[in-house]
Amino acid sequence: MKNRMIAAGFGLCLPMVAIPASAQTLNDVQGRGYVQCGVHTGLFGFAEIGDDGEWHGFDVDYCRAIASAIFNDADAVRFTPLNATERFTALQSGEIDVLIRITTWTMTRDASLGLIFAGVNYYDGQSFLVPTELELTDAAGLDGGTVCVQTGTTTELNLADYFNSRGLTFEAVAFAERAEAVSAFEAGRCDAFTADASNLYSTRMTMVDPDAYVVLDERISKEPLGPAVRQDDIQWFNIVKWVHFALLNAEEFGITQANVAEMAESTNPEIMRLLGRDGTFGEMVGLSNDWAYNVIANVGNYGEIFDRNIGAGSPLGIERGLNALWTDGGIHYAPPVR
Ligand SMILES: N[C@@H](CCC(=O)N[C@@H](CS)C(=O)NCC(=O)O)C(=O)O
Repeated sequence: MKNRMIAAGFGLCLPMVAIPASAQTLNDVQGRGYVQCGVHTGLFGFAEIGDDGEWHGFDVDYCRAIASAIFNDADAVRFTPLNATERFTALQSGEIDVLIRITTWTMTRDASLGLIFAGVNYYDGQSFLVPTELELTDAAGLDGGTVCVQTGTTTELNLADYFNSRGLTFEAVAFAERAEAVSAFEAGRCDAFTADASNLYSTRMTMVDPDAYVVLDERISKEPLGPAVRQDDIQWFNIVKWVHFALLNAEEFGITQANVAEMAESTNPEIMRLLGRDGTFGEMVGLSNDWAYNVIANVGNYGEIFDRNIGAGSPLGIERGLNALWTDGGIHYAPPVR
């Protein structure tokens, strides 16, 4: 990869920095007319084709938000459904521009796959789906039992860590596809199915008798899920990262899909900068200055995306919890547009 040295900090007591040559993802996307977004093959609430033949979901709306920032068109996006194993290759090879597929940000993935995470859109943790009749209160109660799990995920590694570090025994029944793992569990082949809790809520909803199963309250890992891009294009990285921050800032300032036009008349300097009424923040990342206005007008703010797909306004009814804003007792905190 070509590097160009720029004296970014010269005279400011900062070292010279090497900035990788831009891979021009934005140019490619603009030339082609749509964003190619890698998503889950089908996970209720997160990414799924609905009865209307369109993709819907929390991750899907993030893809639509990026398309809105670039094209002011939430439909200027095409979706590539990917399983857990093929997702990173699709990003590395350039088949997709961005991966938004309930993917956990880990050090290995950041440091060895040629990709970089642009933020956390959902703070998750691993748990267990178990038959209600087992009356389990924690995962340690599964000592000596069998657990269905999918390969190629952080899930498989956390499962082993949890039992081994506690001197507990278990048998993992591993499957390449999630559907196989779920069917095996539903058929009684395992005492539990383990995955990210978000995934388990969604899985439970699609089982023949959801009430016969419960998601344990215990979380055995941190699973910060977020969008990933190739690491050789800082401009594109900034676009994906700042679309996410715009969604969070919009919620913090009370800007919604319904009131964004009215809010654009606000004299609050933070709102003026976010909505492109002051400064040239969009231009700094290669977009128009109303980039965030268009995102909010087309898909709403972070809270709206959460609520309609997986939160209170959806059948999943997942609580905001850690995913509330920092001003509301959660840990979502976006840097300022300044
Ligand atoms: N967040 C974890 C797990 C993500 C994941 O892929 N989970 C499995 C859970 S069973 C899944 O959804 N698989 C469905 C598929 O591969 O189509 C990760 O990034 O490794």
